[in-house]
Amino acid sequence: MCSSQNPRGHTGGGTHGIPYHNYALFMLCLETYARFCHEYLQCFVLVSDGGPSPKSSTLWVMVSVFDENDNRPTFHEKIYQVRLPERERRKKAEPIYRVVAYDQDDGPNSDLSYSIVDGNEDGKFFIDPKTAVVSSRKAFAAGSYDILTIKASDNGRPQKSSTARLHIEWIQRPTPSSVPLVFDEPFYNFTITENDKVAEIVGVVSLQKNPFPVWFDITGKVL
Ligand SMILES: [Ca+2]
Ligand SMILES: [Ca+2]
Repeated sequence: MCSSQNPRGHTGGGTHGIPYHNYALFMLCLETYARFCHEYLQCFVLVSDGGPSPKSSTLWVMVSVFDENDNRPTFHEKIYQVRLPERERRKKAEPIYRVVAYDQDDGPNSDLSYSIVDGNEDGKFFIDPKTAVVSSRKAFAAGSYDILTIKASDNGRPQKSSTARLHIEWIQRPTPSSVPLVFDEPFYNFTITENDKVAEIVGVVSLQKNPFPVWFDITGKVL
């Protein structure tokens, strides 16, 4: 049975013996269930004529609840500041950094695409519209600085968007270490849950004591 509150503030539930107002039952159920983000709702409707030997009939009604685009994409930070080693010109564009946003809506309302809307006047950078990976094949000298504004837009109607700044400081590549680099553990095993938020720490890998600055890179693929 559907249970809801009618426009006069009375709590309704079960059978509503109100001739000509059956449409109100569906409206109220929809309003109540949509608040709880159900994708579907089912109503059991009873109609009777109220006579001395009342006749009645019942009906199941299923209503789909469509998601409203009421959330804009959200970046974990408004400003991302990274320091990366200087690099030479590459033959093809190679990844630099990635900032991702999340959207709490469903379907197209959370289907995000990314673009660079400021800081790329000379066309040095590219961004993958789906993965948000920023890449370039240009050379970047130590001491130079780039500030990009990255926009994430959903695919809802009306469309919602937000922006974040990516500050990149290009620094001198350190001289190679004269001592062997050894991780503290030969193997790391991290566990996450499906409810973990974007940008939460998954785990930490560390090197045995080393006096020189080092760079970490992920070289494998996600299985
Ligand atoms: Ca929504
Ligand atoms: Ca959205």
